[in-house]
Amino acid sequence: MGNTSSSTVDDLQAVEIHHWYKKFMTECPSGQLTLHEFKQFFGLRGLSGEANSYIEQMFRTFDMNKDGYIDFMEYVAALSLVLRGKIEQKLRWYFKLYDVDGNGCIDRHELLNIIKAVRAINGCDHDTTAEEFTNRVFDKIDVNGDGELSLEEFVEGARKDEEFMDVMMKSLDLTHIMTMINNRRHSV
Ligand SMILES: [Ca+2]
Ligand SMILES: [Ca+2]
Ligand SMILES: [Ca+2]
Repeated sequence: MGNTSSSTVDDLQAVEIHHWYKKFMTECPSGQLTLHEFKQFFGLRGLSGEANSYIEQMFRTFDMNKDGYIDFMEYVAALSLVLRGKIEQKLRWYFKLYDVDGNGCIDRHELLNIIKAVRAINGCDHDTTAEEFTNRVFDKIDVNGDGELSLEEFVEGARKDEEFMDVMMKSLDLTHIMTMINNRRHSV
């Protein structure tokens, strides 16, 4: 990683943003995406309760001015984070996403819910249960042992624990969703 050939990245980004702009304006002519449209946009139907609340939380995090809609600028900010964000930026964003009650810390319950939702959305097999995984990660990265993860503990912990980092990166990996969108475009 690092600062390799930034002009190539910028070119790519311009093409990509153009593609996503067209997509956004086609599916959402009003320019304001509601939660309902957001789910439709990403082809998310028949989600479990956990996956559903994860998507809702994701929507709220993307809705930066908290007006209940995602406008094009928020959409681009979200996409560029998903597609190009640096690890540090992503981790900060995850922290906000995971801190469901917004008290500035992630407790064990919040972490467990997210791990469950990520597993439900990605739908692959695991040799540990979500509870086991959460407990292992939590005990390891809650350095001061107060039962809550601060932003620092969270960022440091993810950097030190490869498996946890892997889950995080997957939780924002919308590749399969983008594939679904592209397939849908051909089939409609
Ligand atoms: Ca908004
Ligand atoms: Ca919290
Ligand atoms: Ca702590």
